[in-house]
Amino acid sequence: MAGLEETLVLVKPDGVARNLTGEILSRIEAKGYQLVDIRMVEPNRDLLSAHYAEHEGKPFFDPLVNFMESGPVVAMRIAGHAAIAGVRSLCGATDPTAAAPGTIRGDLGRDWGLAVQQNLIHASDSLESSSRELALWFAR
Ligand code: D4T
Repeated sequence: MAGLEETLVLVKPDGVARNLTGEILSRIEAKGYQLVDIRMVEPNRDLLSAHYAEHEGKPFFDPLVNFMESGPVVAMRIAGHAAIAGVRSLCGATDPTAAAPGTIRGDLGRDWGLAVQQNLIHASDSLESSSRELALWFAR
């Protein structure tokens, strides 16, 4: 059984621009996870390259970093028992067309025919990535 965990959630530029930050946070809070910290960030390339290091060299890497640089991002520190897997479940599949109805991406996201999936939200996928990503986005 997973213990008390913290996870990084990002409302991506499309979510902020579409005024979905409150809706996304509301779904996370309604599930019972706790908002511990929140900030609006205009991420630079260094931060985004570090965040997405595992995708460097992939065809969607440059479009992804360009998209993430295109507007403000809301970074949240979310806590709760099994919060990492739980928030990932709330997000749904990476591809918003395939994401199940009832999930954030399934209900609110769609394919806009662009080079990168504008899928509203990022959430850490493991304990290792959550501690790495929280240190990056909540560095003082
Ligand atoms: P993030 O990291 O944003 O929470 O998304 P996922 O964990 O669900 O998916 P990911 O790491 O595989 O992808 C990161 C980011 O790249 C975009 N992407 C991904 C894309 O535009 N095209 C693709 O083919 C893939 C795999 C979307 C999310």
